[in-house]
Amino acid sequence: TPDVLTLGETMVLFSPDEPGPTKHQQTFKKSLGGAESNVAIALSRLGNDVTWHSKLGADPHGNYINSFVRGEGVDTATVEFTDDAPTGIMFKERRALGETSVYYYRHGSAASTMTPDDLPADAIETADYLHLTGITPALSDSCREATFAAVERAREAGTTISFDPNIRHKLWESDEEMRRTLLTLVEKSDIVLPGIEEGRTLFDTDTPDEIANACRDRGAAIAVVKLGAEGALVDDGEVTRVPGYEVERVVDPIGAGDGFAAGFLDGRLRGFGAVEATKRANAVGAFATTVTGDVEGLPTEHELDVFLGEREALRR
Ligand code: KDG
Repeated sequence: TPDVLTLGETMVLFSPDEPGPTKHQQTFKKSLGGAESNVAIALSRLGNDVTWHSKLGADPHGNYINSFVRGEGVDTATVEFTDDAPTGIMFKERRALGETSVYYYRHGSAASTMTPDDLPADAIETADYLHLTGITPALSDSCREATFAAVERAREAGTTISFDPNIRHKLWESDEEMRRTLLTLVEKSDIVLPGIEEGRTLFDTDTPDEIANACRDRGAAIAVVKLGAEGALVDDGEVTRVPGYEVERVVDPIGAGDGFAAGFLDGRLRGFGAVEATKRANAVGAFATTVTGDVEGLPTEHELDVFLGEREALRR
């Protein structure tokens, strides 16, 4: 019985060695990217028992992803491999003056063929938390059905559902469908973790407290609105602003939200209240921004304790 079960697509991620337009890139670093496996890896490094479920191509990329995630101590026993579709791929593009963009090669990927029948029913029912993101329901009709089937099973079993909307405009056919789907998931979740811009998109409202309030109106017990470098606002009936940590050199903010989710769930699993858990979430999110990949910067339990001043570093 895992502490946390999460499911979704993970792709091989190619990040250029230098900033600049993709067209002119020659060399890329290979790693992996997938919001839910990022969360799983972060939670595992922090000492939790995590299961990640997905479908991968029976190809070298699928093999690499499975080995990597399992190598991080995440349970991947239910992950399926298919010969009928390839593992997805993505490229990051970092422009020195602008924000990071991504290019996906994932349409028709192995993960997009996931169906409700592929779900690890036992793990969903016995886990403490089911963590989902708004990426999975955008991948295909069968993935949307699988997401909702997972939610229903979790609700029936009393598994706490945490949900990160993770809006990826490139994956949705229309904004209207995106909003409808994500808002339904907000309604069915216990913990909702939107970024400020995502909250604005979903709720047509502006301030963090209005966004948190909108999540709670729709049934979430806890809403945490992520404010980037400024930290987060948490609302569990009581509204608190929790300041973020200063990062000297932000290399790439992608993956910070996943670290944040992991830090929050880790805090809750340790029995922390919503504010303490949000502090932890801010810290793990900050770690994630220090590297170009999504997962390399995520802290171990020891590193996080040192960072938070709860343990002394022994450096040499
Ligand atoms: O949160 C980071 C993810 O966006 C990245 O790893 C890739 O899962 C990904 C996606 O679908 O964009």
